[in-house]
Amino acid sequence: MTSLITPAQRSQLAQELPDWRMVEGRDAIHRQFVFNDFSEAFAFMTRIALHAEKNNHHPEWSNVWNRVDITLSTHDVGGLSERDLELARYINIVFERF
Ligand code: H2B
Repeated sequence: MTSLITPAQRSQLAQELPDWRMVEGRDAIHRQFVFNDFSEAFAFMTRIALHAEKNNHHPEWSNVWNRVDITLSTHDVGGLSERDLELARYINIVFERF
C-alpha cells in the first residue's frame, strides 16, 4: 500500500532531489528539463513513459518543443509518496544520459 512520505523523508527532499521544487499550493514536486531539440525531448519522454507504464505510476507533464515540464504526485494518496521519489530518481538518471 502506498502512503505519503514521512516528515523525515520530506526534510531530506531538498538534499536528495535538489533539482526538484515543491509545487506551490499542493503536495507535489516539479522539475523542468531542456534539450537541444524536440527529438531529444520526445526520446526522453518515451523512456519515462515506458517506465511509468510498467510501474503503473505516471507523471503529470507537458512538452513544448525542446522543453519538458514534469510534476510528480501520487493521486491515490493525495500527495507525495515513495513512488514519486523513485520516479524522480529514475528521471534524473535518464536525463543525465542526454
Ligand atoms: N500515477 C500517479 N502519479 N498517481 C497515481 O495515484 C496513479 C498513477 N495511480 N497512475 C494509478 C495510475 C491508478 O490511477 C490506476 C487506476 O492504477
